[in-house]
Amino acid sequence: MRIVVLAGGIGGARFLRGLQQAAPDADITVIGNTGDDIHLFGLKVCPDLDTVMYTLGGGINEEQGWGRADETFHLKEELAAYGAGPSWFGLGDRDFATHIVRTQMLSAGYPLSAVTEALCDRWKPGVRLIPMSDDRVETHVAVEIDGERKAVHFQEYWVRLRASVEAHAVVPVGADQAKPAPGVLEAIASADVILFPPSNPVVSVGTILAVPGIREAIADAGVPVVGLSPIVGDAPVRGMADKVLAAVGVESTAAAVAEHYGSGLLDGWLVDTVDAAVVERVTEAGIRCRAVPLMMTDLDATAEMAREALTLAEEVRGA
Ligand code: FO1
Repeated sequence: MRIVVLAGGIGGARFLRGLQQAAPDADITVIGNTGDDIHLFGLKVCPDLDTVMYTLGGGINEEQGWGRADETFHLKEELAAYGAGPSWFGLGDRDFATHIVRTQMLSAGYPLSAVTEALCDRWKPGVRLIPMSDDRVETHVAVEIDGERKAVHFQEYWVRLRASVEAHAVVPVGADQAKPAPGVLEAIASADVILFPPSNPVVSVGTILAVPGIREAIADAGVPVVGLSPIVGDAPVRGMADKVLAAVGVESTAAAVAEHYGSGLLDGWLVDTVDAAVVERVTEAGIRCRAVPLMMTDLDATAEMAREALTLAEEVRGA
């Protein structure tokens, strides 16, 4: 079975680990969000691609869900000693190697998709990881600080500001000129099922869908598209998805996120058992819906969620 997953950061990566256990023989292609990418110290950092690569490759810092395990920060300390900023983004020594190799290859003219494939040769994540685009897309957030309105890079909003200020708009800068990376549209066209994991529906899945051609390819794929709600009990399971949902005028509920994606895109939607009351509302929106446990408390729980999503997809296919 060929499965395509649109993945963002931590939630998407953890879900993928469960999916691999639930469908060990499946051929999984991950279309990774690159809107979180940031250029620091002359290096290109790809947080969502790295989180998937490290999580599935066994190098992730498990508690954080980002960065490397067994990390040290000597380089970060030395940079700070020179007053070379920014200091608010925690790049570890091991992680720096990934960004150096990536930047070297990009400087040599390799596209991000080829670079990602080369990095995955080391990590062997067990999925094909393709960036949504080889073109530069960076998510910026319009905020108001001390009465002054300005746009900040997503990472500054997320990490330095801890999403503590109101987000007035979330803009994937460059998305409208970006092209899907080689292999993205082909993977969608040959998929048997397409999954939206519990990633951030605005800055992760939403950014991937903002690359012209991707949303249309999924809508026209003619195979079941099933999503899992990142919102449980009107709050994001992790992160601050509710802040960016508000910025795009979507209430922070499992039903509103399904409606935000729309029945033109989504065929099925899993909500957590605490949100069982919204199954009817989602169904009325033309999206088949089921309430199942959605907390990724451990690998078995996550694998069960993945099995539920694949089962719902088969129900959709047979409908
Ligand atoms: N998140 C934080 O909250 N604090 C950090 O210092 C931080 C550093 C960092 C370094 C590399 C990397 O790949 C991710 C990092 N993240 C950090 C997480 C990152 O902001 C998020 O993983 C994604 O951008 C959101 O999906």
